[in-house]
Amino acid sequence: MIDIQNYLNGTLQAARSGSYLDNVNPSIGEVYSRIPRSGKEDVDMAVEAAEEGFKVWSNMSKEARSNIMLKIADLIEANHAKLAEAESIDNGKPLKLAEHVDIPRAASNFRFFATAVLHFSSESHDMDGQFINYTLRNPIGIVGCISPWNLPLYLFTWKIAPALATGNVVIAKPSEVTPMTAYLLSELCIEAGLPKGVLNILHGLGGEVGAAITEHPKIKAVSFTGGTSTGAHIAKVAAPMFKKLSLELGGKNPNIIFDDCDFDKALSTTMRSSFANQGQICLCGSRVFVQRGIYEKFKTAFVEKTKHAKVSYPMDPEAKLGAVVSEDHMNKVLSYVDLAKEEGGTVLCGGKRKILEGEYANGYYIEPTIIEGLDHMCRTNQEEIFGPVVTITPFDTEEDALEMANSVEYGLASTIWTQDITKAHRVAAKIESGIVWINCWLVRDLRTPFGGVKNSGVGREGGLEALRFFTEPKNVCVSL
Ligand code: TXE
Repeated sequence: MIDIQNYLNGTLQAARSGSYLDNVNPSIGEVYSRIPRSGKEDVDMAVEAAEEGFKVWSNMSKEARSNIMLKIADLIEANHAKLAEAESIDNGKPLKLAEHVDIPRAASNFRFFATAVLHFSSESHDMDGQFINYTLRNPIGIVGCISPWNLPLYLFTWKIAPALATGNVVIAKPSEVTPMTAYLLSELCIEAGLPKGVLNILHGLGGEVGAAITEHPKIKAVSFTGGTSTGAHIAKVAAPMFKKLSLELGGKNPNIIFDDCDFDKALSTTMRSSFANQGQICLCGSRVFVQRGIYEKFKTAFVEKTKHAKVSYPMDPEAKLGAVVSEDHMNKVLSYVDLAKEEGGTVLCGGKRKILEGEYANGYYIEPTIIEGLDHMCRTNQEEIFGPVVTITPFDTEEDALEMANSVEYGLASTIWTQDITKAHRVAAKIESGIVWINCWLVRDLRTPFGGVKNSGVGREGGLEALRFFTEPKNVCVSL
């Protein structure tokens, strides 16, 4: 049984409460580690440490900060296998996915922002030779980073890296459901020589230590990724305190497939965009809209491929889907399959818990599921399920597809499949989402603005957006 520790003021330590919470390995349904049950006391101590850390970190040169962050990136890469295995055990995802996506991206996040900040410039504005304005972009100070369980180290570092690169100090909270790689990152930060108090990682419950971070008056900005309802709650607390807020929330993303698509590419990519990470990626295309001319052909091929997508224990090299993250989440996802049937849907494949053999018999596995025959306004097509469950719906015209695609309260990502590039651009312009992929999915350039509209969040992460979120612009006007 591993008891993981908080990372506070440069050392690994228990929570003030001395109590722990169980952490379950979802592939076997058993407790395998414990996390500190941190609370307000720990946050108060972390803020004190961060205040001291800020004096050191914000006065270091960009290059010096960058070099330490590059060392962390190197250490993530040097510990790739250990981190990937830890991530797969903690989250339930296939080891291959953690190896190819989660851990490499965590290193990239540190590397990208460690170098981006060296090229982070600002503006000056000349007033006809009378005055000159210049803009300073200074670090905010102590910032809070709160992240979810679906891509644990990937999303944790996606927030921490730009915050640190711009000279801020961080109080970070990983999800209590997937704490392990954040803990391992703590050890790498110590090894890299990150000054004490600069990054503080506190483990515990969202409503306890998470809430304490959101509420602390000295934490001036909060970057959050998670559920829309939690995001709304955080906003309610932080807004009257005038904190800067970045909210990356849920999605219910449309995947629009026209008759004139590259059929094989659309099919193979739709398998990934539907079921990668067991459908637990906010960017997954959970509503598949297929134009009538190829609907039956696509549906048949999609169902056939899905029936053969192997659900297995995470270390199985053949696994296409692993376990979903927790028993609660498994039950939530399966409840939506029941709801879909009540709403008149037909389950074309999957729809049930998958019971594996032997030691994995108690793991949380769900068969990849495709459901057709639902109205686009029913709850199943309106609410985020966040599991290996998609609906498939035919459409006739471009207008029909857009009307259905835009009918949800979310607006995070979307995918368009057509070889008519004019139509692709026209649909992309009209779709209500922050991210549009045309004839591809999950292609990510870290310089691009990342985030959604409507109930998918507020603000953008990535590239300059992130560097600007974590700095305060100050305009100085000089009389000439
Ligand atoms: O998110 P939560 P969960 C969606 C998905 C999922 C739902 C809930 O639909 O089913 O959100 O998932 C911390 N103050 N997404 O439970 O609860 C919490 O401890 C401060 C989409 O993971 O939002 C965790 O660290 N913090 C999402 C983090 O917030 C609080 C990815 C996320 O937890 C808090 C994951 C509070 N009051 C889930 N309550 C995406 N967009 O990628 C909780 N937390």
